[in-house]
Amino acid sequence: MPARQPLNLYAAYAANFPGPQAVLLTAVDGREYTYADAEAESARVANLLCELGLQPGDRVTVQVEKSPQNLFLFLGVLRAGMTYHPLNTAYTDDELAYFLADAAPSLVVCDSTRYEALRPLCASANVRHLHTLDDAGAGSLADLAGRCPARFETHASDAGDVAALVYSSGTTGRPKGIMLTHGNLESNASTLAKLWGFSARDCLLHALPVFHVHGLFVAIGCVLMSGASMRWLPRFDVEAVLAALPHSSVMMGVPTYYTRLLADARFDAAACASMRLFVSGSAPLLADTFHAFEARTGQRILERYGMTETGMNTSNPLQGERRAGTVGPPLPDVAVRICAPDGRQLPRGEVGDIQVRGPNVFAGYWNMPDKTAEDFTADGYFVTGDKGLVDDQGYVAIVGRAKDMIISGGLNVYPKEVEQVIDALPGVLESAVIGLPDADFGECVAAVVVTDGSAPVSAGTVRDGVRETSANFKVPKHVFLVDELPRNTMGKVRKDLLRRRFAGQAPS
Ligand code: MCA
Repeated sequence: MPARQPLNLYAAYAANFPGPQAVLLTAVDGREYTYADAEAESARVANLLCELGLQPGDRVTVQVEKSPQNLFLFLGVLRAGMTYHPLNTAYTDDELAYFLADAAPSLVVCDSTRYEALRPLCASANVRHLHTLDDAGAGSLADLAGRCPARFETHASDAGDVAALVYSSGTTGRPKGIMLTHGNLESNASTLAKLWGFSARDCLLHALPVFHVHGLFVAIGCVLMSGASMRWLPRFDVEAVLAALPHSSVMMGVPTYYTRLLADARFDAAACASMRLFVSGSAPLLADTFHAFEARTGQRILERYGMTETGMNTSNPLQGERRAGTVGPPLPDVAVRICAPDGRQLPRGEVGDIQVRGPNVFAGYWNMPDKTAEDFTADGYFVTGDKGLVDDQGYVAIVGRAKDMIISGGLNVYPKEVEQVIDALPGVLESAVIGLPDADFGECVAAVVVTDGSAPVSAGTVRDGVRETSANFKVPKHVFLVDELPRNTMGKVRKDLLRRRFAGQAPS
């Protein structure tokens, strides 16, 4: 048992807050929220959670649109010592039913438009409280919190307590809850804020969603650990980014953000004059994008590598050479090694399984001790499932993924999850879901489908069938109907052949 170490992520952030009147966030309507507002509003939320009878460690599930009040809700949950469980707003009721049954939250917060749909789901999952928060910051949660005191003594959490539960799917198609502790999130945010030179003078252009590690812990973490401020956009939008750039100094995004910006002629060196840093992650940044970005703006995008289970692991340097096609050396407090399938550590330059160890690495999967044990080595390294190498300069390059996961616009899609939905559709015998190159999303979801003749099947019926039960980003952009799937002698579908055959094809 590791020794207890008092640490609450909010308290770690707050130790770096500048004066109370310093601006933390400027919303898209120009409204400013100070650090004092964040302190007061998060205190109101924390008081409300306690009033509702929630206990430290209880899960608070949040599926709401991005708003400043969403940020205060996150901070309030941390302060009260509860576990924040954010969900993509694209998740459907079917997906939600699974998350609620698995996470067993005491409180669910949703948009008011979703209240009626969520009521029965919450009832069957025995969720005690359901409240609303809409994109303008109104709703029953805001009403109740507004009546609570604006002071709260932040709970004395332990570094090993679970601050957030973030789900990620897997090879089985069954999403796993990833337990991120106060210690994980604090160490990664403070390391990154230092490494990337954040200070109170910075203003981060925040266009990412706040239900993933990138937007929630990396972007917000760097700001709160350095007393910086944010330009807060409700979602990524080229027009809004162009308007916010002159007021900002740092931006974080997935590669799709940068390719969409490059597609607009107004995005040039002058538009980026106040910017000191662009960070990219969550999906591979093509060397072409890196070079086109530099040619247009004079800035070299800093690419880094992370995952939900670990936060960030490696980063190209702030000072020093940022190399296209690499994700840079390991962070100072993170160990990265490359191993052969038999576990033997490989020398520099050789491709193998990427394994990581450090204070950033999660505490395990929620209620899945066997799966946790499977993904860690005996000496405590997490087996990421990514393949890569460390070059002679110590830079890590990712060359592939072991688990044939698709990354579309920075969102992970596990083929199995989509295949299970397609296979259950009328007229479908079987399917194989693959990632194909896509100019906008980097990679997109495509389905190769074999029919059994019992019902008519078309690209439209397949897409509609997936859309009914699954988040929109999982809906195949392309559907190919074939007579049979290619298999190897073991009967396993040869997805490599399918990818080769269908790359570059975009039928209806
Ligand atoms: C939306 N659509 C997508 C995606 N997003 N399809 C595939 N992949 C996507 N990522 C669907 C929409 O539902 C719509 O479908 C159609 O594609 C076009 O929508 P559009 O309006 O263009 O999309 P958008 O609203 O502009 O969103 C695209 C986006 C967004 C801006 C790239 O997906 C995004 O912000 N992605 C970032 C995700 C992120 O934060 N990842 C970090 C994960 P239809 O018309 O059929 O309805 S954290 C992580 O990965 C680790 C830890 C790390 O290292 O950071």
